Amino acid sequence: MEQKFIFIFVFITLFFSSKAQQDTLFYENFNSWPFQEMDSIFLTYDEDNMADYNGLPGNWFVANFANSGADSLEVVAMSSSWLSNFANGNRNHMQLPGLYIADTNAVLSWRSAPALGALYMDGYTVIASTDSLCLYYVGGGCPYDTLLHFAQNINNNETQFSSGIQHQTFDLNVAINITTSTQYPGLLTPSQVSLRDYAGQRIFINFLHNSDDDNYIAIDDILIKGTKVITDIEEVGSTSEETFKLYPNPSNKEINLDLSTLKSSVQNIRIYSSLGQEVLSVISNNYNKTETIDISTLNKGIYFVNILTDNGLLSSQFVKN
Ligand SMILES: [Ca+2]
Ligand SMILES: [Ca+2]
Ligand SMILES: [Ca+2]
Repeated sequence: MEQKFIFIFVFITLFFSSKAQQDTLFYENFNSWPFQEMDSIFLTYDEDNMADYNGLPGNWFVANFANSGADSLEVVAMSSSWLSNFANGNRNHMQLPGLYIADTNAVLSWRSAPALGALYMDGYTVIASTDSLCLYYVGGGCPYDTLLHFAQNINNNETQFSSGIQHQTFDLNVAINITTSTQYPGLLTPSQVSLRDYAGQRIFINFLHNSDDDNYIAIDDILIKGTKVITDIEEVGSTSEETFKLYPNPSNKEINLDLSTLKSSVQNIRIYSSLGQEVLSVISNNYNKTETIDISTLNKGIYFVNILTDNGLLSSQFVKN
């Protein structure tokens, strides 16, 4: 009798775990980040390069949401659209590292909130591209898809919004008056989109804050679930025969290539930009067990390291931040 009970218990456990087989491909809640820094795994780009009205950073930064609502203490990624002289044209990009989407199961989810609304409610756009540098020329011919677009308030009128999804969740216990109408603090609200269209591709997801003369937006708990593929290794280059390690990644000064596990000799090491241009090379007759390469002169971005050995070409990639 006792054995039977145990058998049933094991069966139920296996059943539920097989239903929840999705791997976490990416997760960031920003909670342990130093405030006002955004130089980690994300690639950020301040396209407008205009000054903020309240002296906030012109680009994405990390801080407490601090909008007086119930989510004020959450540590989030934030971006301001309230620019000096009430200028329009705010465009701040926050791009995730490249992710290989193995199959049609992958789903991106996150939480977001405008600082307040309805008047001066911030909107934003979530973009996916197969081009790692797309954030530098969105609107200038780069191929990308809009995954989701949130409406912004327009015309200084609390009833008028641009196209897109209108953020609906506000803390109605806290009334704020920036002008004559009453606003309420936004509450972090979940969204999710399927990434099924990108099965078999490496994609770059970009949170583009493109609101004009509003306040600020918060993004938190960015999560990508899907099927992890062992061959999609960000930091370890390998063929069936050979493997090497690359660290630290991301880096802004130098990278180390641990070649000690290679069985065959290295012929050359070349670093390419994501546009395919060779930017650095190390050609030697005698490579160290660990080759340190100075990358301080490279622009921010994603780079590929190719190591040609007698056994074939090994490739890996890193982010210069
Ligand atoms: Ca958080
Ligand atoms: Ca900006
Ligand atoms: Ca606006």
